[in-house]
Amino acid sequence: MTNDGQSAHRFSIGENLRFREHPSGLTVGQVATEHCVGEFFVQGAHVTRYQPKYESHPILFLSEESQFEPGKPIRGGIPICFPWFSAHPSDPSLPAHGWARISSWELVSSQRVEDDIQIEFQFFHEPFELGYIVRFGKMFRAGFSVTNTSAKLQSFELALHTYFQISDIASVRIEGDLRSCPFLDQLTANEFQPEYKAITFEKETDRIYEGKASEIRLIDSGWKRTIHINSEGSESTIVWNPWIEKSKRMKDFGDEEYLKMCCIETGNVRRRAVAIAPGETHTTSLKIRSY
Ligand code: TA6
Repeated sequence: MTNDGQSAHRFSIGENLRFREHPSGLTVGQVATEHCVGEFFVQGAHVTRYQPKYESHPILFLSEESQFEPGKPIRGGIPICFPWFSAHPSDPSLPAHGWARISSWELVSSQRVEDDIQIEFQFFHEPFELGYIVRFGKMFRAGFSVTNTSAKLQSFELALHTYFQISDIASVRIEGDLRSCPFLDQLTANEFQPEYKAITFEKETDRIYEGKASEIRLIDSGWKRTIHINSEGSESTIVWNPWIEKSKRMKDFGDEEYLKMCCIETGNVRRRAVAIAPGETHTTSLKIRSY
């Protein structure tokens, strides 16, 4: 188990998984298989890159302005939001989206699984034991598990806060199970019934959809591709684009980058927060593919 660059090397797998030290001092894992390339930071168990060989554009968005500093969040890829989502409910001094994405996780194992590369991380922070398994291949898979290590009921929020790279915000729409989910508009605190139509972006959008949405499609007419997002163990989906004014306020995000990304986040937040008994484990799994 490791959480530093030196001992990470022992998890290397030839040319398929190599580790290097980022200029910031953070440890980066680089994946290259016959089917895809990928990248992750050990800090936050943060996947920052995934691109199948058959795709001419990355699947995940990573801001060109992102900071890479110990203890700071990376802007893009798949940040792990845990054990709370967005601002802490009572202590504004605590980091937005919780401590998981800015903590130094431990590498537990790396292995070939068929033609894929699978990496397992863990992180202990009372009263939780976290496990995160990611698998890079023709598709990307992630499994996030939370175990209650205390003697009483514990509750938490979580979100795999996935940033998708797109051709242009005007060229994408979201189809699938979200059509029939009610949602909370985080910008106005208004709640809406299901709209039964595709989701498109014409302004700042920040919505928490409530209910199982196990099949979502991000359709990009500009790049003529559809990204399929399948999940289990998730009863919240957050759809976000900061648009221009919020983009300008984010120092780790380019003013125009809102044109090239949208977030479709898989988790359990607000009324769908999770409560687990002592010794109980909850798992959320995610599959991303573009074929
Ligand atoms: O997922 C939507 C959201 O909660 C937005 O409100 C915005 O704050 C975004 O997450 C990014 O949060 P971050 O703390 O990473 O800047």
